Amino acid sequence: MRIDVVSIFPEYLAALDLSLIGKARREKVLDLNVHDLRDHTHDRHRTVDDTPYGGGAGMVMKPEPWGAVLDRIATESPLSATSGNKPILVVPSPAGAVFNQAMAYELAEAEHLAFACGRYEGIDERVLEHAAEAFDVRPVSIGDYVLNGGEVAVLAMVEAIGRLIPGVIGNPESLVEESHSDGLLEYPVYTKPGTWEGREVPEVLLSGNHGKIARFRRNKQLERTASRRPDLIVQLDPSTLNRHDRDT
Ligand code: 6GU
Repeated sequence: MRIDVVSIFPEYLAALDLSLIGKARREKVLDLNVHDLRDHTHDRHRTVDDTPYGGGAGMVMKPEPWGAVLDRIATESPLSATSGNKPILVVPSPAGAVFNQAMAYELAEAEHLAFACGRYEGIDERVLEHAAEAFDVRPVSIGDYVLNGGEVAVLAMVEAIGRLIPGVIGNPESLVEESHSDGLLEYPVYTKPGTWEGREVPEVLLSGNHGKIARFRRNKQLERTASRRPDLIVQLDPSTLNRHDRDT
């Protein structure tokens, strides 16, 4: 997969050199390029913002540098312009659709993803209209709170997406039993020592009875989800529940 990230703070994205995502880059599983928006300005001050038409607080990102960098990225895209298959441009914004595990799975299927990190009050709207000629444009939020810019959101999204790409995560089986993969939160986990600070590991986990262990874990998932995330219980597909789940 190719990923391009455009930002006025490319140093924010240095964390993408670390851990599994960094390893995937070094192994060429991920072709991740970070672009400094200011490299696409032509004035002495490398200006990327200006005052908003219509008035109001704050500054708006100017269209010209964005047009230049996005045109470059579209031209370099491994997707041919004629295949009808456009690269996806994710525009992080608190006004976007909320990112979730299903969206991570969908975006992990893309051959080419780009992220346009806005700052200030946002990017001139015409940039998104222009970009839609070459990209499938997706305004995306990572939750109902406001960040100062898209960079931290991109770190979260690239990590969530990147770990779903074959060859990025060490053990693909660990993707199967994790929070949200079945619409439920993950069960609690324990390791040695068996007693710590006077607290015992639940006895069933030492029993060797795999049926009982599976039932114990499933019950913990259901209890946790009901108490912490009742909104997820409402969304559950009833066909994913078994006869024993209904007793929990
Ligand atoms: Cl993606 N960007 C910004 N600036 N704020 C956010 C966000 C994104 N998601 C939630 N808040």
